[in-house]
Amino acid sequence: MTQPQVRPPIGKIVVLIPTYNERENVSLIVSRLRAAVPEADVLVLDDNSPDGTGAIADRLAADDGQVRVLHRESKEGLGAAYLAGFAWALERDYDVMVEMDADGSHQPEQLRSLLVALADADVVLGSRWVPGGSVVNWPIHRKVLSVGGNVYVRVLLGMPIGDATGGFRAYRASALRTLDLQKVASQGYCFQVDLAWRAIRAGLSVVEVPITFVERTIGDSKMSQDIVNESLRSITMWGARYRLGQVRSLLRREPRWHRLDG
Ligand SMILES: Nc1nc2c(ncn2[C@@H]2O[C@H](COP(=O)(O)OP(=O)(O)O)[C@@H](O)[C@H]2O)c(=O)[nH]1
Ligand SMILES: [Mg+2]
Repeated sequence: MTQPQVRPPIGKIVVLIPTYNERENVSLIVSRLRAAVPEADVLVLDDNSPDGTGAIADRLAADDGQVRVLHRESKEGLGAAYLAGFAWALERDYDVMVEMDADGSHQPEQLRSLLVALADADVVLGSRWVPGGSVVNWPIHRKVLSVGGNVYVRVLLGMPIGDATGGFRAYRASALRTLDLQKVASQGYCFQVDLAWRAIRAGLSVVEVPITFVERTIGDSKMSQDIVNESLRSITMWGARYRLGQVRSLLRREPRWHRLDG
């Protein structure tokens, strides 16, 4: 029997919050987070939002030493923003990196349950599609897209994950270091599938914790047809490669009927 791995205490935490035009959300989410998990530092990842989100985040940082801002030149997608945030945090020896949206969909008050689960895992996914998980106020087309996307991921990649597309997560730094992040090219929301897939193939312990995802009440979603297309293209390509690899390894084995004949 394999012994359960003993993991060190979770250590220094930073919560990465990507923002693009979240002027009305950024202060509220940062203050909710600081109240819910005071020991965690915060890094806002702003892609030069035209609505001035970056300047508001700078003021939050000036008032609170645990809040920082990474200003990026232009909008390059969620994936690129998180990769920059991971690199920033790895350089500064954080032990845990959390991903969390700025719009209130991911509730800071639920972060503690992700961190508790991380005591026995390498990666914790906040999950809408496991028992106890849910979404509030999502239009039917978003539910269909999310459930359908996750079924597609499970069928093509064979990943035993209920919600591989969600973006409320906690990673141990030690896990991120094994994931070959410089090879990640995903820009939009398939970035989340990409990382979960890499973690599972790397043999890391990936655990799901139920969350309640609450649709934003302020500001606009940045979800677009381009983001859906990128996900569809990438997941289909990864799945085709993976399934082809499975067929190849089956074919390389001596066929059973051969032995039965002999
Ligand atoms: N830095 C950065 N943040 C982004 C970008 N696209 C989306 N976000 C942020 O990612 C989070 C999730 O995006 P959102 O539009 O709410 O997507 P939805 O919840 O799927 O509708 C929010 O905090 C956005 O501000 C981007 O290109 N760059
Ligand atoms: Mg949102």
